[in-house]
Amino acid sequence: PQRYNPSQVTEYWQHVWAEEGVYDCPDDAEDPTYVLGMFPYTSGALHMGHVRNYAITDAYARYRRMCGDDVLHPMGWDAFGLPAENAAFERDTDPESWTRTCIERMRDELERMGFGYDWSREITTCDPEYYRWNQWLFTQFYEEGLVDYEGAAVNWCPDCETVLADAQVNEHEREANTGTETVEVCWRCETPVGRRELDQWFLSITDYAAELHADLDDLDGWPEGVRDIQRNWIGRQEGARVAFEIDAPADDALDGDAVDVFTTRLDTLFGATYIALSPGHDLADAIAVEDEAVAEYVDSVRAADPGEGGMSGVDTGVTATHPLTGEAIPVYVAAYVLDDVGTGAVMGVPAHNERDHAFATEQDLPIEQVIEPIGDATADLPADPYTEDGMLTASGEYDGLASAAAREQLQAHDAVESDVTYRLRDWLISRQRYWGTPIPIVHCDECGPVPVPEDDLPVELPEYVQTTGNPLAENDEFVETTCPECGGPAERETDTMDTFVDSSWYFLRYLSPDLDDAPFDTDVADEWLPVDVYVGGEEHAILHLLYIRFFTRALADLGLLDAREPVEQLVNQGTVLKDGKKMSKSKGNAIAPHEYGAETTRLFVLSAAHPRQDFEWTVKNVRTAYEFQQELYGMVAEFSEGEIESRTESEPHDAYLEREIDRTIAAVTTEYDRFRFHQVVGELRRFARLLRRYRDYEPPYKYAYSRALRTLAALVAPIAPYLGEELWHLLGEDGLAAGADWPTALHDVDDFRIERELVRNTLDDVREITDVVDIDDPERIEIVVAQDWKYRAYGIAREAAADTAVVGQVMDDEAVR
Ligand code: ANZ
Ligand code: ZN
Repeated sequence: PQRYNPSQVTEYWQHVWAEEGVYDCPDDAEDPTYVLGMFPYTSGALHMGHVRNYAITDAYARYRRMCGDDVLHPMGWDAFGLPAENAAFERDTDPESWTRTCIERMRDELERMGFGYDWSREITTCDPEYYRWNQWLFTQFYEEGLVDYEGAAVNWCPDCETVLADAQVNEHEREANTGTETVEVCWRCETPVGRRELDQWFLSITDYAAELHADLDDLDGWPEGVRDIQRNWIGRQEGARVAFEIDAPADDALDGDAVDVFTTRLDTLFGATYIALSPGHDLADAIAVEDEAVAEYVDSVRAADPGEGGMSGVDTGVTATHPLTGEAIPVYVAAYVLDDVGTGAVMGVPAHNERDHAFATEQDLPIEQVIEPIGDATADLPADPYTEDGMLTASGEYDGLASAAAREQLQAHDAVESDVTYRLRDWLISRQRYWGTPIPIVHCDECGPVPVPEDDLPVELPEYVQTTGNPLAENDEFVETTCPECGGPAERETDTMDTFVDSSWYFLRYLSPDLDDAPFDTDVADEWLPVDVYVGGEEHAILHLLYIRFFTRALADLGLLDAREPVEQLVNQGTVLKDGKKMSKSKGNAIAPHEYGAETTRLFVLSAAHPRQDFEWTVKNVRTAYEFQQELYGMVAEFSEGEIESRTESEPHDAYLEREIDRTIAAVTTEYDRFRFHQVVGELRRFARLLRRYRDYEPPYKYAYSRALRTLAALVAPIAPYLGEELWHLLGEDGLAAGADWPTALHDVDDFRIERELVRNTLDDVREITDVVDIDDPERIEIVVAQDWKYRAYGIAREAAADTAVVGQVMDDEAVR
């Protein structure tokens, strides 16, 4: 029989697909299914991680299209950023040329992989037509009060010469003579990170902390793991604010002021022996005006790296009144109290908090135990703090209460107000690098920072000149300008935006990529959003995936959007491994996407494992994928060339085969719906084995057999589109497999669902399980079996239930009777 030569047919089908516009999503489509892969960074070449990511979206998009949906499956380029600048530097070119070269190559690679995109919607973030909308959105956020300009100590990578966001700083263990210590390093180059104080631009993501946190509960389409990571990152802390009144002579300006502290341990209130203010606290400033020692201390801490101040502090001489005991306790300024956490002030409880204990020891402050251990716990005070909950002591009328109860009762006190804080910090978007969106601000001595008016956008990047620092800052022609407000001489902001700004709304630009009077069309967005399925790596759990949720809400509040949540269903694909390690160029174990042929590779990648699971690249399994293509091709070719003997009775009846076709359709459809492409392949293999029996032993009825092959061609088309087209063609079908209707069962396929305790060995007894449905509780499993296995499955469930003393619950009672 003929052999299938995928590499010979790819160009032809790509051409035909493009010609027919198979993948174009019409502008007037009604709520198309929006299938999106995280757009690639233009790093130079496609790697296996991309292939896996985009094979998943492509298979799903093709499947939905065949089901009759309008599908939006776009592609674009995340083109700004430091790596391009570095690559250009190494190659003695400029970031723009380098990036454009990468894009050409990567687009070609994507096309050869057979991924079907609507290229008419292609976007590139380094195009002025794109980044002008970054700038416009920045000015809108600015008007809305969502932008801050603040001097801040920032993470600074001395090697990249740039500021890093908190999330771009990693912790590394390293050996030191005192044992291992943790160092903070740059996420990209692993250079230890230092600090600098710079005026920086921030987006106020913290305004949305509460909503971003709360709404995670309803994001059912997102993996629980990602939601947990976001919850932790946002870091919601329930606690209380306590007001301590300042004691000062009646003629002092401070008299009558109160300082609010934030605590998560209100139960320890009676153990507060001092108050500590952050060096940036307003009260610390006020005291510094009068008190030189305090002023000096505040200045020294602000100049140093955060964390460097250790347990240093200064007694301000001012005291505060404890709201319950009425005692006067000293007020300190201390480096360990952070400016932007809680209220920037703490009540020091040395007996029950590590840092307060260290501070009190250093500063010789009293340590007063107010919590007694209960149960097996013991305390070793005053040597060590006891930090667990327990029972209150030395706390007046609250003595004998458990910590939790005390926290609740103390809330009732006038000086106490329940409060929630978040660990999330505002998003620092300033970068001192060239290859990014210029922040559209003009600094005027008279008017301060002034946003660039809409008509003057975009602020275009000037031509690239190689320098050691920030090329924008060293470009006088760029910097020198006039103030949009007063017309006086002024200077342009030279920071560019974090590239995560670009990717925070790109999914909206695909809807109307050529629109030139708005970033996106609100009416279209209201109809097409949210993204139905978003696929990408889990490493984006906190940066990108939090930023798109923030942007969507901010845009909604600007009246540009109805949706507040950008993505309905999120799929995180696992890693491709080779020799047990993540496949990557830097590890020297990378395989190029086309090394084994585009379609074989994508078929293998999809058939190797569930999308979220890691899997190992093995040549043997690649071969299996290749042979599977050959097998299907051979089978169809033999038939179409009349090499298979078939019965010619006009009567189509082959009840058995007909039913097998229907069952295969039902099973495969379910697997596609759940992104279980590996199971699709499994089902198709089983089906092909069955068909081979006909070929080898028993002439089939022609009608049923040709329906079987047509079904096979259609079912395989989403995961192996070139093969799908070839088979379709061999079978003499008009049109394209990519545009064909999804096969439908002729008879009802009655699935039978049963949920019971997991008893793995008995599962093996029910061979015809068409599905094993993962459910959250790992102790339980839901299986779906074909109709004729239901009694047996039910019997097993009952036995298992008896064995495990848990009653198996039959979900479809109707089916059992
Ligand atoms: C009194 C207290 C007693 C606290 C106690 C803890 C234990 P964690 O510890 O991560 O749960 N805090 C509040 N604002 C702060 C700031 N600006 N800088 C540094 N620390 C600050 O975070 C909550 C605790 O962090 C708060 O509860 C407060 O110390 C401290 F036995 O208040 B606690
Ligand atoms: Zn001005």
